[in-house]
Formats: sequence, C-alpha cells, structure tokens
Amino acid sequence: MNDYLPSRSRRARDQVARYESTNGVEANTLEDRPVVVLTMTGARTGAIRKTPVMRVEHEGTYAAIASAGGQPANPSWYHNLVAHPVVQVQDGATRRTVRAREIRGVEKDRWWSIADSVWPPYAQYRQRSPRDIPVFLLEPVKDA
Ligand code: F42
Repeated sequence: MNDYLPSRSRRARDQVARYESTNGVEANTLEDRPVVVLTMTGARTGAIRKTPVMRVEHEGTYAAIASAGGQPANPSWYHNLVAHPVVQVQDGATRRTVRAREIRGVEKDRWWSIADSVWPPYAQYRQRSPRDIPVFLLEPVKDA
C-alpha cells in the first residue's frame, strides 16, 4: 500500500515531478518565492502523497503552513501530517526526515512572522479564512 498517488491538482503534481527530477533546480518557486516538497503517508489510503509548500525555514528548522490559499477547509495533507507525522522535506537536493508537530500560542505567533516574510499573502489568508490556519514545525528526527 505504499505506492505513490499523485495529487489531483495538476499544478501541484507537475511542480513535484519537476522539483524531484531536477533535485530542486527547477520548479523551486511560486511567484519567485522558494518552495519545498513534503512527502508523507496518506491518512486514509496509506499511499505516498507529495505536496509543494512554501519554504519557511529558520535556523535549520522548517515549518509547513496548511493555508490552502485561505480556503475554508484544511488541505488534505493536514490530515496526513496529523495521522502520520514522520515525513520527508526536500529542500533543493537535500531530503530530510522530520516529525511534524502542530504549534499554537506564542510559538505559532513567532513562526507566523517568519512565514509572512517568506510569503506575505499568508496574512490575507489568515484574515479571510474562517479557520485557524494550522502551522506545523518540521523537527529533525534524530537517529536512534
Ligand atoms: N498549500 C498550502 O497549504 N501551503 C503552502 O505553503 C503552499 C505552497 C505551495 C507552493 C507551490 C504550489 O504549487 C502549491 C502550494 N500549495 C500550498 C498548494 C498545495 O500544494 C496543495 O495543493 C493545497 O494545499 C491543497 O492540498 P490538498 O492536499 O487538499 O490537495 C488536493 C488538491 C489534493 O491534491 N488532494 C489529493 C488528491 O489527489 O485527492 C491528496 C488527497 C490525500 O492526501 N488523501 C489522503 C490519503 O489518505 O491519501 C487522505 C486525506 C484526508 O483528508 O484524510
């Protein structure tokens, strides 16, 4: 059950395919802002799922913003990260195994300011979305 099921979104799956096949040399931006690729396990299918998200990084730690453009519902990948938090983040040629942890409160506020500096439209998404947009920290998984 671990086959790769590409996204229904053509833009997302094409970006992932080009990003992966060029080690992030191509298809590495959205409107000139940097992008990374998350590889995860589907919450319901157990299949491998991939999605591009903005590259929100600070001092070696990454965050993933489940904004889905401010849409009313969380993106599917939100549920995948909750169900199976150990995921992979590809930044250029570098792939890291990380554990996704949803953050709240002061910690979340701090990461919003980092995220907004990378992708200013996040502030508009927060204003217009009826949901409290989730933010995950992607923390390195240490070897045993
Ligand atoms: N979306 C963000 O939320 N944040 C970003 O920072 C972001 C940046 C970004 C940059 C470039 C780009 O091209 C797209 C970007 N997006 C960003 C959009 C993002 O890639 C997703 O398209 C968007 O967030 C919507 O996510 P989604 O997972 O809802 O995507 C839909 C269209 C989708 O493809 N669904 C899949 C499908 O084919 O049906 C996946 C379904 C899935 O994962 N199913 C799970 C399973 O078990 O397999 C179950 C999930 C469940 O609901 O339980």
